[in-house]
Amino acid sequence: MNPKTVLRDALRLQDRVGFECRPGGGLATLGLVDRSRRTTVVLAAIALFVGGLALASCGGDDGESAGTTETVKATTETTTTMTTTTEPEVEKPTVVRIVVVSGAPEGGIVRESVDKGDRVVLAVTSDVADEVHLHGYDISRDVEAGGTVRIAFRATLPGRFEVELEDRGVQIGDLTVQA
Ligand SMILES: [Cu+2]
Repeated sequence: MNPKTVLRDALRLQDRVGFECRPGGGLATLGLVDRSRRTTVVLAAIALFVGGLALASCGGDDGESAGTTETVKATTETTTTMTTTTEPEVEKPTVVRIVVVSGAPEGGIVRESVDKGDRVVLAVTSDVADEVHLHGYDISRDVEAGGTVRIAFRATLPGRFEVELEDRGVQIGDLTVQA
């Protein structure tokens, strides 16, 4: 028995069998091919070896292939569910609301006290057109009749400040910024 012949026969055998990926199909097919051979035992041994490799790489339900599938599945799961909600610290302003009715602050002069460094929003709703003036910070905004004007600022300057309807010369607010 020539080793070259054995190898050639084994390769031929591989071609004819084709090593289809049918579970359990490989060995039965090899048996049929070997009938005409005298070197049955040797060929069968080689064929079993080669066939085993082919079957192992054919994605059957052997342990190795199943393990690969599970790894892929696990990777997919970890990449899909990573959502975190991090809300930034929002500094809420102190809102000072003043409603002007017939040119005068409803309920009297609105008094508010904040700490130095606080954010403040002065919101003035008026039924008359005028100019809202925050003294000290010296911020002025026109307001239309029936409109609302907002003055947003940071209370960096400590003291006590008048909020005035400038055209009328009427005080509507009294803001204290504590140092
Ligand atoms: Cu003024």
